Amino acid sequence: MRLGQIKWNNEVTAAIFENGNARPIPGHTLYDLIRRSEVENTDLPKLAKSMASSNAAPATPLIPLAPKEVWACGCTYEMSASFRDGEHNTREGFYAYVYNPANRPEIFFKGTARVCVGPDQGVGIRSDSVFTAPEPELAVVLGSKGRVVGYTIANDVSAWDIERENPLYLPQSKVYTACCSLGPVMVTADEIPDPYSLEMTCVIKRGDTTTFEGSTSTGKLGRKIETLVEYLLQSNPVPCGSVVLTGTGIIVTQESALAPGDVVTITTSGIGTLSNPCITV
Ligand code: DO4
Ligand code: MG
Repeated sequence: MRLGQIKWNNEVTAAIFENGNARPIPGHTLYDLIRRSEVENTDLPKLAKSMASSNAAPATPLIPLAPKEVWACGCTYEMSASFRDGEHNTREGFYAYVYNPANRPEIFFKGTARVCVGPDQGVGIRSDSVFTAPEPELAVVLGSKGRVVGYTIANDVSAWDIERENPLYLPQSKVYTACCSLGPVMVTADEIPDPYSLEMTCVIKRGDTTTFEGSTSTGKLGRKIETLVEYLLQSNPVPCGSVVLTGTGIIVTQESALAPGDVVTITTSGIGTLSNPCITV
């Protein structure tokens, strides 16, 4: 089932998206619905279906849920690790080590709902960055105790020049206003039995000109999602309604650095398309 949020009666309301329309689930955000399905021990799609209005109408998807916390994994694709090693003046294999052979994955805090935007909202370019790039990633929505409730698309927008200057600057390259986009919907886990076979593309447009095109498959993800979640939760019980970004397999180089007005479009099979204009923040 494709769940998300819409503006309905002036309130952010959970909705089922089907056949180009949305059916609101009155009085609930998507977070409320996930919590309720846990408290009542009910299957989420069943609960959503039983509570949704039968009136289906076209509606613009908002951010699928306001995440309690967003965590992001890094160097989970060989491409991300090798490119970063090539870029940095760090000791050889600094990033490759995390891709393989290290058991412990890279996991960093990306922020809260404060830094997240939804479809068609501006993603941020820091005013002190000249090389900001999108990082298209499969994202996992967690229920309590790390249960995977569903999947969405994320853009882990990153100020690569700040990270490149020194790896200790990673939090500044990664966490700032509008640094994370999520959407357009959350597809419930039952509809994505194999999250390692999704095709992902990323296109950057500047007016009518395409400045970047790239693709990958989640088949190239070098870690199991359960392993990422298991490490995340060690001594760190992240709350229900948190989101985990699983890392990027698409690398945008400096020639295609984002500029205000560029539009980044990420498409993932089985989930949909997440598009955002870029703004200076
Ligand atoms: O190691 C720095 C960040 C890596 C990252 O965000 C990714 O691989 O997606
Ligand atoms: Mg990333």
